[in-house]
Amino acid sequence: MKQIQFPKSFLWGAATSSHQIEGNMNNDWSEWEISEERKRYHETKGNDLTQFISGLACDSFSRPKEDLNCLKQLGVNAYRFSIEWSRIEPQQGKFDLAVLQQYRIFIQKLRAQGIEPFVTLWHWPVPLWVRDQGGWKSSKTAEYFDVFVAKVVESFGDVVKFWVTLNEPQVYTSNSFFVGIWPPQEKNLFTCIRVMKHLVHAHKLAYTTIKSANVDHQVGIASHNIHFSAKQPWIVNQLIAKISVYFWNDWFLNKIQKYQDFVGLNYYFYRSLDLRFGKPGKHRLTSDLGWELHPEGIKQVLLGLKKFRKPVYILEHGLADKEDQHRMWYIKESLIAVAEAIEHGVDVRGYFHWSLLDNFEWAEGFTARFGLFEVDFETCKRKPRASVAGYREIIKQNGWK
Ligand code: IFM
Repeated sequence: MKQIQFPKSFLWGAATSSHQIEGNMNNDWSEWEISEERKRYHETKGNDLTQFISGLACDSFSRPKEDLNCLKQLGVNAYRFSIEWSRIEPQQGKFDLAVLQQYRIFIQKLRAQGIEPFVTLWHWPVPLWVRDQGGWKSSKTAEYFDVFVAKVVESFGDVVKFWVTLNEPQVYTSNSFFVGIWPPQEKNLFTCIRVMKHLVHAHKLAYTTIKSANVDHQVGIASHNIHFSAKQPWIVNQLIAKISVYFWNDWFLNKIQKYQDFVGLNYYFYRSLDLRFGKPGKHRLTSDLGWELHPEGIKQVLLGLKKFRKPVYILEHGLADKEDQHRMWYIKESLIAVAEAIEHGVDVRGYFHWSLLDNFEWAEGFTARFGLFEVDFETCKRKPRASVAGYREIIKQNGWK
């Protein structure tokens, strides 16, 4: 395999989100998971309900030491995680100082281990009081979010430099308000567009708040960009691919262009397009979720971000692979593609593997195993998969020789 060396100050990390790992949540998602409607849905499918309720998850909120240990074993120099709005502000305007302090201590411990924290401020669930006022359908939510952001920045702005305001706005709005498979399960294109606009506004407010606290703070979003290509090089297919790139990959990033210091990329999908829109392409190797593994696609997606003229951090990249059969292959092949994008002038400054731990994969529940570390959800014990050693070696060598 070709030798690869990444830039000197490259950040190597892993990523998680609060709802997926912390446990004992009290937000719109946790209520939805145990709703009667949801129970009926799983009953008709013959699903084991416990697999679809986040419950204790990885119990990360009570086990910060164990997560720090995993990070240490990997030898990463960065960690992306989210802080939970519903924990910090369980009631409007009432902040839980003990929770803020707990996150602060965790961040200090990361720093003490030489790990740069990347803090995500919103990774999908909202507090119940926000949901009860209309959630992101309400234009007020952006202002409520800004109040929360201001408090967080005041509480640990001195120990955090990198802020990810929103995770994958396009995935959230389409699943929650168009396809209707996530709470609040609506199917209305106009609502979906309205929510997108509110999220743009929320990001801009948050950006301004964070930067006015300290101009050196680095702020961006995590955008879930897909490699769209034309199945056959026909004009109509190329046009479909271009339209998909414009709306799915670029719309949000275009709207916030002047309000971002970096572009955060989450890469998972490849779509080879024709008039049947998104039928499986020719890359047949799939993850446990049936998602096609197309590592070269990350290069094309990165090249597509060049126009924003900003540093790029790959904030998520990974696969559900319980048996750890393809993970190392996928990481390496993808990193080769990342290195090629760097050679072509994309200023990629970091890579975060999704995920540090097996966790609660939203509507798929605990069935999808994305972790570098396997988690036994009975005992919450973490156990390294073989890929931990492989990824650690890449980090150590800043590539491979
Ligand atoms: O688990 C999710 C994460 O929350 C957001 N990005 C995609 C991951 C895998 O589906």
